[in-house]
Amino acid sequence: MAESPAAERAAFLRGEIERHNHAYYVLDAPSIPDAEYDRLFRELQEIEAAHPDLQTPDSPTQRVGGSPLSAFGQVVHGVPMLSLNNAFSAEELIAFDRRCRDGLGVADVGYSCEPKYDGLAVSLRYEDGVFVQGATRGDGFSGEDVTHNLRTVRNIPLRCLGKNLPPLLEVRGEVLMLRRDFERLNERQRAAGDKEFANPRNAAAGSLRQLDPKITARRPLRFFAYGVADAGAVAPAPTLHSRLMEQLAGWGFPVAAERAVAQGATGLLEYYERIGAARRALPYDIDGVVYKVDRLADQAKLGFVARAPRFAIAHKFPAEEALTTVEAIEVQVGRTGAITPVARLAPVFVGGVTVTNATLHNEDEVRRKDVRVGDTVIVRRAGDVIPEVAAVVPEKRPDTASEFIMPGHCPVCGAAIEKPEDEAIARCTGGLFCPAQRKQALLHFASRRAMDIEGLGDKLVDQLVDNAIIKTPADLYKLGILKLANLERMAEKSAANLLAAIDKSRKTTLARFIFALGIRNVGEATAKDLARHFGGLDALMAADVERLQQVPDVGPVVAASIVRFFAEPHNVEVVEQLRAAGVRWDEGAPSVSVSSLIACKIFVLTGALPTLTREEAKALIEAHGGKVVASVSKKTDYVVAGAAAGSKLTKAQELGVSILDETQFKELLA
Ligand code: 5U1
Repeated sequence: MAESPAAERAAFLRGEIERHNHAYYVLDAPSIPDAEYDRLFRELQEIEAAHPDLQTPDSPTQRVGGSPLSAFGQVVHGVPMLSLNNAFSAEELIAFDRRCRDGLGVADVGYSCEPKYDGLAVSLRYEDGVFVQGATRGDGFSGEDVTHNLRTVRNIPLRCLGKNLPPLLEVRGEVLMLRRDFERLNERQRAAGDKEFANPRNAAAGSLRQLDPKITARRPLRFFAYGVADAGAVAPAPTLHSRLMEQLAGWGFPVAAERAVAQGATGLLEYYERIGAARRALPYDIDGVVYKVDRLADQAKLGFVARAPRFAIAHKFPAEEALTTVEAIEVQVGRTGAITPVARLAPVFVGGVTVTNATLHNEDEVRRKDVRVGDTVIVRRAGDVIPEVAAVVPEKRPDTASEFIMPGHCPVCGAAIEKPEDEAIARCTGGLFCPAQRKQALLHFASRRAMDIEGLGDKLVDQLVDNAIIKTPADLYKLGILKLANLERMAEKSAANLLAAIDKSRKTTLARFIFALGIRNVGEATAKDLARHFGGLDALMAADVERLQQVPDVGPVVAASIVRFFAEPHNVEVVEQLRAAGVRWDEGAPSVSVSSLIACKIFVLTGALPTLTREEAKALIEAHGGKVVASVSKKTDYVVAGAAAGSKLTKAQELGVSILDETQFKELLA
């Protein structure tokens, strides 16, 4: 029987919307503007409202969440959801590879590798390509029926793409929250006065286990597939796990972009190192990597032991979160006088190091997280970032726990601590008379991206300031071997090396010098912009707020900071002393070749360019006096877009920003 025009239109719209959804959420390459997507969506909603019989479970309109449940049902997994054995060291990994080789009687094994998502395992069931049921892992044999909630997860296909679909397909994978979505969700929670989540995993778990799917629908969950329950059900049956993953991607499932095939233990260890190094740049948290024997027939041969497969293993990264107790909350004074409360902790091993201090950022943060002395807390250490207190474990709070009180005076110099009403940060008002600020200012001046004085570490700066040998950065250039060699733990050779490094720093660039001055709100990028714009220090020192705001990205706050800095006679005196000590840079002619079409222009890079890497394109722009920023706004001059360009391209189109492909970009450079 011929379908009604409404039914035909609804089917067409469902297909279109899901195609655009896949492009946006799975491929990260939007295929239509948001407004057009919304129009299609509204049209489908209207048809379904007028013809309720046309509403199908795989309709994208179902992603907004249906009626609340009173409890979750139970789902028995047709194929149990196993757990993985873990390897925590290279030795354990090498032993795993040996067991696989011995079990298969071969000299070398190929493995499929991928990140180990820090999310929640789920199983998705598809009948004739349509999503019909989703369940949590539970105890591995049965889990909770969270179908309604999983339907709201935007990158889970409600209907598989492509042809050749098995009548029954059970896809396994994890639900998680991207780090940037987690930050935004917590911002929203904060603004609404709701409790924040401790980490993306907790946020994902809390969101998936909501009885009201409308709440889940508002939470930015994502799914990543890592396998199917029974690969034999897929026809033609793939012979390799890596091919099965490609097949899943073809059907519209999100799979890890970082997956790879590696040979033997050496290949696995290389993969572990590579993903470990890239870990912070990934959009989601991972706690290790997973290796699986790639040949599915070999997987079957190796089989299982207890509840874990012999053919797979999780190679874990050192833990990045751990529990410990807060022994005290003290304050630290930063370079600009910022007072940071710091939790002194019972020593705990996190992410490969022993942590005894964790930042609490500011007073508001201490109150928001309600951290008290005596509390048991979750400490997080992410890569090289300073460890922080992620959350308190309220059940473990002792009756004796005491609240933090912000001191009224600087613990180092005794000057008053002030906190402007509209700022989150309290500051010591002692300025450079405060030894703590002086030490931090010196360390900043000498740091690698500023004057790059190798060997001037915090222990040495402590001694130089505490013994009144140095008051300002200019005093560094007056140091002699005798003064240095008399300091504790300072051998003559190290003293000579330090003096050589100080001498070498005399020849610098204007951008480094401006950055080294430590002007509040002037970071490395702003210092480069200022140097490029003014060409010389005197012009910068003489500039007023209006003139400063002509520099790209310099707003009223930054401009006021700069004017305030050079209005302070002490700062001008230090600058003059530094110049008199022989600190110099090339002035006038900018140190880069400046193309008038690119100089001072703001660029955004998106997608993969055919020949240039992102780093190369950025370097070319900067070498021509332009600037690369991360997001598109009205201030953006050009967006350089390559293959699979994402939402930045759409935004540029909406704002009417000039869009260049690589050829046009090269023409502009030329
Ligand atoms: N990435 C990934 N995580 N994970 C978890 N793959 C993977 N595979 C698993 C599990 C439990 O199990 C299969 C080996 C069956």
